[in-house]
Amino acid sequence: MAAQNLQSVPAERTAGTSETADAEGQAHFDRIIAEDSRIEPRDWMPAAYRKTLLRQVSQHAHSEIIGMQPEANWISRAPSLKRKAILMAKVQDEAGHGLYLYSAAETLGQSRDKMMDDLIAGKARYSSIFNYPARTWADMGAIGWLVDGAAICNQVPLCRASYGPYGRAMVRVCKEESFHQRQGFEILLELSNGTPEQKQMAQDAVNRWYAPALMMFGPPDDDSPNSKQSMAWNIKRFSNDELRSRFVGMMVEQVRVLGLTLPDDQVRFNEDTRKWEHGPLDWHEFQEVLAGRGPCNAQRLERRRAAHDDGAWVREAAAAYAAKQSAKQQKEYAA
Ligand code: BYC
Repeated sequence: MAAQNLQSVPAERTAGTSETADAEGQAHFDRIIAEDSRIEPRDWMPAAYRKTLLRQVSQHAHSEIIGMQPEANWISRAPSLKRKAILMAKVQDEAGHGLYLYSAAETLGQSRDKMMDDLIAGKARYSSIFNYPARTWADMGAIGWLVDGAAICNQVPLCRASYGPYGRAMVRVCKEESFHQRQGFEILLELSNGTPEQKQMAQDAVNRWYAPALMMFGPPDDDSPNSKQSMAWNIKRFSNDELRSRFVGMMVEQVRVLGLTLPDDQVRFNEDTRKWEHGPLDWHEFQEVLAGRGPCNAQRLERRRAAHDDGAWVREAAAAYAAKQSAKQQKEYAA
């Protein structure tokens, strides 16, 4: 698919082909960004815009795929048939999100095979959050409520991202994330209204996932090298700190309904800035996780590699079937 897309991008639309084409392309690109309109795969785009998008969209795709692991691990231990079916559907949704996003990334000229190779070689990033362990059933609630909640907060503005295939993929992803968050909230609510032990289990899970969920939004604005340019290109619509603050505001209301508390006694609404504030986060821990030294980094990649190897026969069978179908079609056209 990537090869097809690359072939279909007219040479004059690709940055660096000729000076006149680049100047015209840049003017067209600048106009589209200024109008807050959309860049499509065949439009000319600056090489740096393509690179940034590819970085963000491929990382996002990898996050969805790696993000299946902490929850898939609980499917066989879900406490009822209903919970099992719901969790299975959620994990399948995450696989689907990964596929929409890999498809969007392919339109930028990178093959899915290359992205997957980079992931399993440990060269590509994916969200820090998925390097933490899911210890109890209540973690399924905390992941749904906090992690998918943070994802919604981050991704709803991405529905308006300037790159068409990314923004359109986000619309569907966000609809499904809303169901995910709701199911997580409902797991926590039921535990919170259960026995004292169940309530404590829910509180422990919220305590463990709260800070990592806040760090999902990325480093503080002053340490975020990519934000400024990504915002100028209308890829990111809000800064990391702005979204983190909004997320805290959402959680403050919802945690009351859950009958639980946030493990942060510094949460407050600042009347002057009109923003929610939170206590300090351990950015050293965040950098350790990004460097591959989080609690589950090695395990997540190992599992991904094993799944890739185990799935080799499926890819081979699908390719053989596609070749057979295509040969059959060509024979029919020729007849
Ligand atoms: N984890 O300049 P910054 C899900 C990196 S999946 C790891 O602020 P940017 C779900 C960043 O890449 C949710 N790395 O970067 C799935 C950069 O490094 P590089 C995944 C992070 O791009 C299954 C460096 O730090 N969501 O919800 O402007 C089950 C400096 O950062 C992280 C997305 O991918 C992190 N948390 O902003 C359940 C959303 N944060 O690349 C749920 C799309 C930062 O220069 N992505 N880094 O080497 C984005 O919105 C942005 O890329 C970010 C970072 C806000 C994440």
